[in-house]
Amino acid sequence: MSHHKIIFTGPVGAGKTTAISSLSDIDPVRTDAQASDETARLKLTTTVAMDYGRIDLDGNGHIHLYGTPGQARFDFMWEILSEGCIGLVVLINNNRPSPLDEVEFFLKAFHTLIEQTRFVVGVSHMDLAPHPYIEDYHAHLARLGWNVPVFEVDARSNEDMRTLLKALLYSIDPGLMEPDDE
Ligand SMILES: Nc1nc2c(ncn2[C@@H]2O[C@H](COP(=O)(O)OP(=O)(O)OP(=O)(O)O)[C@@H](O)[C@H]2O)c(=O)[nH]1
Ligand SMILES: [Mg+2]
Repeated sequence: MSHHKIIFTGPVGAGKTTAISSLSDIDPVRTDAQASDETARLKLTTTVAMDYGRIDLDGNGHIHLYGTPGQARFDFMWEILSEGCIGLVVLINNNRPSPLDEVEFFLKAFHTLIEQTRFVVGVSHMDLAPHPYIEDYHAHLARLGWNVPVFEVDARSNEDMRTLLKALLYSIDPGLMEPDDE
């Protein structure tokens, strides 16, 4: 049996809590609380500690999914949650003023982790805001020295989130989550 831990991070409203709920085989654990200050203008609740969900690997262990809070005032949780993690998913909301700056901010915040593990970027809300394009993310990240997969995702879609997660797991260990492991 093997156990693997993946972290979902990114700004408020990117869809971390939603993505873990879309992927999880168990009822996810959430720590959403009523949003206050600026976040309340974006949505009613926000994660204050973490999300947790789990994917069962057909009698072969589990993939544990942890979501961080998006708000920087809870950034102490980012380090706590990073412990023992094998890969990072950065979710970015394209319908925000500076999504390219946000991806850069989160990759820099998690630089210790990404130097030791792999990461992928998922861009949500492209149905509402198609620009910047996926190629713009590639170009921006390449300028920063990161050649990394970037996918358009809707965090509400199990299929989109599985595709993103599989890309990450494949880059860590091609045997972890087989393409037909549905
Ligand atoms: N239109 C649209 N809505 C989306 C998409 N992805 C996620 N959502 C919605 O965006 C919202 C995301 O909210 P959360 O999942 O709570 O976001 P979060 O990243 O956990 O935010 P914090 O915990 O506050 O950091 C939810 O209402 C989702 O239904 C997308 O691609 N398009
Ligand atoms: Mg959340």
